[in-house]
This record gives sequence, structure tokens and C-alpha cells, in this order.
Amino acid sequence: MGFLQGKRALITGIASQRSIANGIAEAMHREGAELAFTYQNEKLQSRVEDVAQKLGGGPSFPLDVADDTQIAALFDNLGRHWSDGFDILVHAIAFAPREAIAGQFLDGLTRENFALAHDISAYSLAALSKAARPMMQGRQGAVLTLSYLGAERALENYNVMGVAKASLEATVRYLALNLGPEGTRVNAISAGPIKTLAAAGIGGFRKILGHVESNAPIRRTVTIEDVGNVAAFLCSDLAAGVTGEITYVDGGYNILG
Ligand code: 0WD
Repeated sequence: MGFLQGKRALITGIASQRSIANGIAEAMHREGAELAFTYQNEKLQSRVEDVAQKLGGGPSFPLDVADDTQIAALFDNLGRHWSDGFDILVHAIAFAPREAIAGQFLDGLTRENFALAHDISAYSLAALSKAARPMMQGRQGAVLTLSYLGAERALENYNVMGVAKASLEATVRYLALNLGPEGTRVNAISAGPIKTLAAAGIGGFRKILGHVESNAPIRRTVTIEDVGNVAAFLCSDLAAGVTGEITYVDGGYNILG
């Protein structure tokens, strides 16, 4: 029996087979969780539905986190599907305009870029957790999001996304404090670089992959399977004592001096 048997998980952030959220969904399915999915727009709908089909045939709902009415509609729909609640919320969503994540921090900086990166990449975690709260309360459930080392170190090109990830990590801690008493844990995985659609937008990304491959203690980059396995563990009762944490799944790269 899988260690997520009997758990229900909502997976956001699948944009392709390579998405980290896809690795998480596969691991959670393997461990026995029942899944539901969201897709950002009609272009991604059939891709997400294909993934859903392979992983137990759960439903897929539209969700653009920039739109409050879509957030509300998602949980209305989900409430009809899982009328007595659900256990796991996976937030694997981030966005910053391309010019803001290439070159120097100040060159791509505008009020709009800064606000948009924080809205989509950090506020959305709090907004989804708030909207999910009535359905997750009292079930020993878990919220999980994805961060990156640029939250705590000034990394070339990552720029405003690093600032938004710092906000995301602080949001994890405040949510953990708020939701812990009602049985919901909140954690983040800080993943090493993985070639996905979102990552392709970051300036110099190929160089970063090569650098990590040669220097990380495990001498390779991590995979979406590596991240998926840790995500499944963190959202399971095996991790009942863990909340408010940022767990590195980066082959040890962050420990290097
Ligand atoms: O190296 C990497 N790939 C790392 C990614 C290292 C460490 C962390 N992460 C994080 C990302 O910052 C993100 O938070 O992991 C999370 C998932 O990212 P991913 O799997 O690397 O990227 P991708 O497959 O592109 O999925 C992210 C998706 C979007 O994809 P695109 O490429 O279309 O932007 O987030 C979704 C979208 O589907 N997304 C949204 N969903 C709902 N509403 C929105 C939105 N407004 N914007 C983006």
C-alpha cells in the first residue's frame, strides 16, 4: 500500500510532461493518492488532461491565479467533486516577464514587473491556501510549494524572481503558523535547476545546469522524479512533524561555499 493511500491531492502548475508538477503528480499517484488538476489556459488544457488520464483519470479545472473569480470557481468545482474535502495542495506556479529574469536586476525592473512576479509567484500561494482552507481543515493535510536558491542568494539573472521567491518562503512560514493549529502543514521544496518551460525563460540557464552538474555533491542535476518523491513524502503522514520548512532537493548544491 502506498504511503498516500486515501489522500486527495490538487495539483497546479502542469505546463508540460517536463513540469516539476508532473513529477510530483506521478509520485503521488504511485503512492496511492487520488488526484485533481488545474490548467492555466485552454492551450494547456489537453496536455493536462492527458497527464490526468495517465494518473488515475481525475478531473482538470481551469485556473489562472491572477483572476480571483477563477480561484473561487476552482474551489466551487472541487467542492462538487470532493464534497467532504481534500488533503494536499501542490502549488507549482511562478511567472516573471522575460526581460525581468535576464541581465541585470535594475535593467528589467519596473513597478509592473515587480508586482506581477510577486502576484503570480508568491501571493497566489496564500490566496490558494485561503480559498482551500474550508475544504482542508481538520484533515491532517499539507500544502507544498516550489522555491529556488535565488530566494536567499543573489544569483545572476534570477533578479525579481529571487525577490518573489523570498516572499514565497516567508509566506510558507506564516501560513504554517496560521494553519498548523487546524491540522494543515505548509512546506516548500527548494529545487535545483531542471530544464522546464519556466526555466527556459531564465537568462543563462544552460550554463547554470552545467555548473551544477559539475559541482553539486551528487555530480548531477536533479530530476522531476527526485523532486516528486520528496514532495510525496512531505505531503504524507510520514512527515507529520514537519511544517514551515524549506527542504532542498538540489543534490547538495546549496551547501557549497
Ligand atoms: O529549475 C527549475 N525548473 C525550478 C523551478 C527550480 C526551482 C523551482 N522551480 C519552481 C518554479 O519557479 C515554479 O514555482 O517550480 C515551479 C514549477 O516550475 P516548472 O515546473 O519549472 O515550470 P513549468 O513546467 O513551466 O510550470 C510552471 C507553470 C507555468 O508554465 P509556463 O511555462 O506556461 O509559465 O506555472 C503555471 C504555468 O502553467 N503558471 C500559472 N498557473 C496559473 N495561473 C500562471 C498563472 N497565472 N502563470 C504560470
